[in-house]
Amino acid sequence: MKQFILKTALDLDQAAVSANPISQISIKQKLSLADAYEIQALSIRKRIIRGEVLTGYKLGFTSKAKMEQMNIHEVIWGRLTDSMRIQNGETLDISKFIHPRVEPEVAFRISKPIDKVLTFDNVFEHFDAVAPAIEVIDSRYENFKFTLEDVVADNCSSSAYVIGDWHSPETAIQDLQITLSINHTTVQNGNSKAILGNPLESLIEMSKMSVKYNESISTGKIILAGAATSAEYVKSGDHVQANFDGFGTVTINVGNA
Ligand code: OOG
Ligand code: MG
Repeated sequence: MKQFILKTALDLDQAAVSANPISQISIKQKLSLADAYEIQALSIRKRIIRGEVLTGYKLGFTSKAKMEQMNIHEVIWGRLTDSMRIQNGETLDISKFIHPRVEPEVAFRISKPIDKVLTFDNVFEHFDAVAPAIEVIDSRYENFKFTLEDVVADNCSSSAYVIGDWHSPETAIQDLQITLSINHTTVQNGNSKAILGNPLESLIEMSKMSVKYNESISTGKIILAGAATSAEYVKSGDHVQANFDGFGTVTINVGNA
């Protein structure tokens, strides 16, 4: 293992635990995408050693809105743990975050292990429910600024997620109108088709990543398909709502839990 990899993983973990940002790795250290995924895996291993449980995976930069907001045009993946889970309608404790942002997502619940590249013909065999969701992202880098390698090392800014009511896997999810509102004012309008044309494509993309990175996905895991709109900053006192037309509503309050 390259020398900087373990230290960087520990620095990123510490930044997340203490809610204190660090400067971008890539400014001082040349790193490849493979290095970045290695750093991510080690930082998650640190969480698992502390007792957190892996609950799923998330895709990033699966919509144009997100690619353009962060100026990164490549699909990435990260890991989710039980400590990131917030129940629908509950409070996000802002003191645990650096500069959190929220974004509307679609979630899948895996019902059969994924260890091969899926296609539209067999993807339905691998999940038993879909749900609206909100992801809370919180870059561990100062000013929420990063390169592709920086953000992958930082577990793709994963920090919290909220899942709404689960629906049958046959639910049509490729054309859902979405609004994200903060304090009852709409701040983002979007559609689920912005996610790779259909959020199911994200699941197929995740299957490709799982093969490429040798990370088989077990039953019960959650997959977040990637945001349909740009992300929005939140502050203490905010009421956040993502509404998916005909699919449900997900809310969180921002405060000190
Ligand atoms: C990186 C994570 C991207 C998404 O849904 O596209 C992501 C970031 O924007 O900080 O979660
Ligand atoms: Mg996201």
